[in-house]
Amino acid sequence: MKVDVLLGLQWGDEGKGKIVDVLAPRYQVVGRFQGGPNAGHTLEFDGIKHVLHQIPSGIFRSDIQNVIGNGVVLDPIVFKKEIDNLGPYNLDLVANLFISKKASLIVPTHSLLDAAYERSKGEAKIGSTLRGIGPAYQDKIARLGLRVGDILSPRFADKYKKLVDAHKVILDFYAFDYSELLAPAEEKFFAAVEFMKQFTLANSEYLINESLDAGKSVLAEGAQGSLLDVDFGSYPFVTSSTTMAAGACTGLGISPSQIGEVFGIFKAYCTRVGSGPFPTELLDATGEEMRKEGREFGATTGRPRRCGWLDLPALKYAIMINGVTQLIMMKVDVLTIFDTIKVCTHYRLADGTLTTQLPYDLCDETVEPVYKEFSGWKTSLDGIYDFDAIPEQLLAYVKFLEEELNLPITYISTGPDREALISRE
Ligand code: 2SA
Ligand code: MG
Repeated sequence: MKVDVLLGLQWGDEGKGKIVDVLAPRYQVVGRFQGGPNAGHTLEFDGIKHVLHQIPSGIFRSDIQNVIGNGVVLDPIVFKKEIDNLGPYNLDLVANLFISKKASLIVPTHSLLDAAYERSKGEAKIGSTLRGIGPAYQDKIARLGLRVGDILSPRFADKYKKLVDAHKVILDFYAFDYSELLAPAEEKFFAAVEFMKQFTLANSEYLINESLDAGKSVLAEGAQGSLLDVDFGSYPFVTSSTTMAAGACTGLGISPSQIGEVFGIFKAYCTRVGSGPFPTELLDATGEEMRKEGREFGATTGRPRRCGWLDLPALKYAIMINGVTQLIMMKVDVLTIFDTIKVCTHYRLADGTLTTQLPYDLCDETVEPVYKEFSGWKTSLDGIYDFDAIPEQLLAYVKFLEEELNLPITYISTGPDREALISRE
């Protein structure tokens, strides 16, 4: 069997949680391969809205094994809170959730370091969620970090102290006062670490490969988006992990030859939360309407998301680096309010030339988006589940995108609920 990968093609918040939940019945295993509590995957069903941060979105299906992979940075405090919030659903979490022993641990000083680094950057701040993601990956790469498996070691407290003592030196260097913040967070941290021990801390690369050998199908669930990838995103305004398809290999312990379908999720427009270049951003009333209609506020931090028209050069780039095989278009219903819908097909560079490629550094190079306009459909998509029944203006929009992107759009989402979906399979 193969591992299918599902990931966001923009700056995150494309609606990955909903699609994992919809596709999950086809899979026996769902794994997260990167990121951590900076993610917010929203699922809606039976009138319930639930946001997951670190736990894979297959958790609501009782016949799915959910794996937090080695590529994830896990915050025990957030993990405990997430588990507590799942209490009312009566799920058998201990049986269905597996945490890689090789996943990295986020300790309380990681979030403080995040805040200290951001403060030192002033105007140039990344707009981090301040969940300690960057500093935790920094320690992993520097070979200083703690991993989930370490919590079982009798020397865990010593290892923890050694790491935190080093963090304190950095915090002092940045004149960041942690005196009041650290002690209560540490108390919660150690309680959460004890709590984690009731779950299966696994050599998850064996679990996943043995599942594949046994004929089980696996879905790798990406977090954030391709344009936030540490290598290919708009550096330095990126997250600190490999958000692209290749990250599923390193973050779960599978080989590239095991990758099957790559589902690329994109919104029918663009949003970005945090700083950094955003060529099609709308700073006007249209952008405001989009944010309101799309309820575009961060699922983790509640921050308003920046909004703009669909950006094809950026989308084509994301499709290329991920080897996307199927597209899934989200939040099409949000565009119903507009008379005219725009799509950026090219960038005009400072010297006047047109390009469909992303420049090396969108911060230094100002690009002007060139738009193609479409008539809006202005009629509700509620209750439409059949592709043949979509308004002709939406059909023209879909056909144009499929031709430009050279891929089929296999699902079109028309609302937050599990059911609000047009399937073309
Ligand atoms: P970080 O927290 O250090 O990884 O932030 C670095 C950049 O990555 C962006 N980032 C995100 N962008 C969109 N959605 C994310 N998850 C939450 C959500 C965000 C929220 O689902 O809504 O609630 O604010 C996410 N996580 C990280 C971040 O904005 C920085 O630009
Ligand atoms: Mg999100």
